[in-house]
This record gives sequence, C-alpha cells and structure tokens, in this order.
Amino acid sequence: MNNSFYITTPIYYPSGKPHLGHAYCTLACDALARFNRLEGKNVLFATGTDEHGQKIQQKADELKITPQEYVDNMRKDFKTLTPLMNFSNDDFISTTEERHKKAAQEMWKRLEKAGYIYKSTYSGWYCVSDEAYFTEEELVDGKSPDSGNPVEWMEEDSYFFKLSAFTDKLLEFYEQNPDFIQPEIRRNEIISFVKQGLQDISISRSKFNWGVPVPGDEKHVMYVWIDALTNYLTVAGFPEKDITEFWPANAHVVGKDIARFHCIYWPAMLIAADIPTPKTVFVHGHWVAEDGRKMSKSLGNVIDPYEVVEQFGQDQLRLYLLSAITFGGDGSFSRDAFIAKSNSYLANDLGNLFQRVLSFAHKNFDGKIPALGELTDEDKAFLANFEGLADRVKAQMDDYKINSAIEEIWTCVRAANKYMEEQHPWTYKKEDPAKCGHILRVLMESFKFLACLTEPFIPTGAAKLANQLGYEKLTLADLNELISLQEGKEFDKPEGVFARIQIEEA
Ligand code: ME8
Repeated sequence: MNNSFYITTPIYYPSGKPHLGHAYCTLACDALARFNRLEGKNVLFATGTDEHGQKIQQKADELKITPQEYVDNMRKDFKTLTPLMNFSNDDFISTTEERHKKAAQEMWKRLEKAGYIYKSTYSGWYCVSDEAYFTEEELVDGKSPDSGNPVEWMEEDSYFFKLSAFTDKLLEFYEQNPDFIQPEIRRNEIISFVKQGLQDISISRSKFNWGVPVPGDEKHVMYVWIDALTNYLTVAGFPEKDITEFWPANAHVVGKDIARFHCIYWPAMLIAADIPTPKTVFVHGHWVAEDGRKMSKSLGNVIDPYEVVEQFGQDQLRLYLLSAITFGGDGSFSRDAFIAKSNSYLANDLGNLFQRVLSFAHKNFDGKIPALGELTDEDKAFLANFEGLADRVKAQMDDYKINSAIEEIWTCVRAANKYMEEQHPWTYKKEDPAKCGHILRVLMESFKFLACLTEPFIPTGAAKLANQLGYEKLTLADLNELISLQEGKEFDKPEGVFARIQIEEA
C-alpha cells in the first residue's frame, strides 16, 4: 500500500502582501496534511510563489530594481505566513529557483517532442495586470472583465499548446476518474465547459523576458501555465529524481478562480507528456469581506491575517476559517461570528473543560492521574462517543469535509461537558474521593481523543493540551484503546490554553 500523501496549494503571485484568501487555502491544506500525518502517512505538503511574468517585471521597473530583487523581497511575506499560522509545509517552492527552471524546460521539451507544441501568431485584447488576453466580446466597457483595468491590442509570435486535441480525451478522463474534480458542482461546470470544445492555448511571450526561457528559442519565455503548473512536479523531484514516491499528487487545492487551469490544462499537459495525472483537484470558494464584496487589493477591503492573529490569536483564526463554511463554498468574514465562535468553541467548550478538570485533578490527586473504578452505565454511554471517533473524523477528512470533521469532534467536546456537569466530580471530593477521581479519570481518558483529533485544526493549542495530559505528541495510534492512561503518572499543573476574547464596548 502506498503510504504517501502529497498535497499542494496554488503558488501565489508575490505582487502584494498575502491576504486572508491566501492564508485560507494554505490553512485547508495544512489541516489535511496534518491529519494524514496523524494517520502515520509520509506527507509532502508544498506551497510557494509564482514569480515570473510581465506584471512582476513592471513592478520591479517602477521601483528601479531587478525583478529578481523584487520577488526575493516580496516572497518573504508569503514565507512568514508559515510561522504566523503554524503551517506545516514541507517545501516552499519559488518558480525562479534553478530546480524549477529545469523542470519547466523538461516539461516543455516533452510536450514538443510528443508533437503538442507549434509556433504561430497570437493577437487579442491584453490586460497587463491580469496577464490575460480577452476577446472583444469578453470586454466590459472596453476594459478587462476580471479587474476592470485597461486593455491594449497586442499581436505577437507565440508558441501554442494543442489543447484542442484533448476535448474528447478529457471528457473520457473525467468519466473514468469521478473523483478528479471536487466538489461535484465544479466537476459539472468543468465538464460542460469542455463539452463546448477546447481551443489551443498560447504558452509563450516575446514582448518581455522575465520568465523561463523556451528551450531552443531564447527570444521567447514561457507564459504562465507550463511554468506555473509544473511547480507541482518540481517539488516531487522532476525531472532528476524518481518522482514515484509522491507522484501522482493526492490533491491540488485551488480557488475557483483557477479551477479551469488545474482541471483542464494540467491533466491535458500531463497526458500529453505521458506523466500520471493527480488524483484530485479540490476547488474551494472565495472569502468575501464583511461588505459582501470579493476581497481584493484594488478594492482595499482585504482582511490582513497578520492583524487578526495578533489581535485575536492563531488557533482562533484557524478554527473560524475552517469551521465557519463548508469547504468548497464561499464565505463572508464576520468579526462578530469570529469572536462568538472563538469564545464558544475554544474558550468555553474546550479550554474551560480541560482547565476545570485538569486543575481540579492536579490539586486534589497530588498531581497524579487518578485511579479508575468500575465503569458505570453512564460512563460507558459517555465513552461510547469516542469509540470510532477517529474513523468518523477520517471519513470526513478523506471526503474534504473539513467543517464536518470539526463538528464530529465538537459533538464529543459537548458530550464531555455534559458528562462533567451531570457527574459533578467536585461534589465527591470529601465524602468519596475514589468516585471523584474515577469521574475525573474517565474525563481524562476522553481528553486524549480531543487533544489528538483537534491537532490538524488548532495545532498550537492542541499540542499544549496533549502536553497537559503528559503526552509529548499524540497520533491516531494512541487512540486505539479507550482506556490507556497510566494511573499514578504525574502531570503538570495546567495553564489555561484558550483565552476568552473580550468584546470592546463601542
Ligand atoms: O492565481 N478567498 O495566484 P494568486 C479565498 N499564481 N481564496 C483566495 C482568495 C479569496 N478571496 N483570493 C485568493 C494565482 N485566494 C497563480 C496560481 S498555481 C499553479 C498558479 C487563493 O496569488 C485561492 O486559492 O492569484 C486562489 O486560487 C489563489 O489564492 C490565487 O492566488
């Protein structure tokens, strides 16, 4: 059985600071990567930056620096998202790295050798900021339909990829690989688009030179997609290493804005180059600002993840983004909903539960794990919640239902709170210390499930909770036995993990 799991984010354009949308996509991948690590899989989780193109060259020119200096500087902000959000990416690829230039050129050569690349002339309405050509009909008031920015008529020599040869092949491919495009709604959209027939795509430019040179024709640089998409292969070791350890990738997670490129161009290129296709492209939705408009730099309504983390906390932001919407759907960032969720899920439900039980147990049982007596029917009914919990969470995660996975866990967090209230261990402190200890111990057994399974979503807090129970690190293997804590083992005096967010009075 192949025990590896390779997951990727898009490589982001470092033409501005990362915003909440970038953080969100990497966060979703991080949760999936972390869950697969808990299962004991060999995980490769990659993110990075897409550093070529005319837009980057223009920005650098404006600042009178080289494009390389510009991207070296801008990349830093994307790299610091990793510590800010506690991402666990194993690699961070930049397309200006040597290893990537080699990979993109090798990909080009394979496509050329297989007869899928030819030279012709390209013309159309070009928008520099979108790095895209539009047809006359697509323009809105004579401007780019995507950004509203001006367009100019351009004609140039260009190489083309014979995408038109893939209409039927792709339809057959989607049919044979029903999980390739997820969720279903995106799959249907892509299939109806492909059914209309595909046209060849332009894959080189000669009007600027900030890109990977086209092999054998130094006047041209690659234009966007062969360069950008091949990054996923570069990370897997293409073309120099044996890529079979991690390729084909398990999942490329991308926003709906770039679904077509990943669901159409990418499998077509891979089929053409005779390289296996990834198992899934998962298409997620967009976050909009509180005013309901798409977050974008030009509208000036972007939410800055650095500010939110500094003000409210990292796990708080992670949990809100992952649980507030169905993965795949759109979301609107609401400050009130964010605060409400942080306080109820983290401070009250989970944080208070651990703090109350563990500090009471620590104080009254000499800092040692109390003994377990005979399990009552109530204890058994409560513990039954945790039997199979890891499998239920796994089923949701394997199905990319991140918010449902979180709900599975919080159903059990709530059950633990209910059990604690109903059993009220503190009332037996004097008259029946053994019973008091027994109830605390039952709760502590349930805690290892919670500390372990919340890790993919709130890794910093979850690691502290695991430490409080005396574990250095928990994995799903630690959850095989319902009862497994060691009586009499010392544990540290707990400290509160999730602070309540105080709502400022206006
Ligand atoms: O498209 N909500 O880079 P990019 C949610 N370089 N996610 C969002 C978002 C929002 N409001 N805004 C951006 C590119 N994203 C290319 C990709 S891949 C081979 C090349 C996320 O910087 C989302 O995942 O424009 C989207 O697909 C991605 O950022 C686009 O990043």
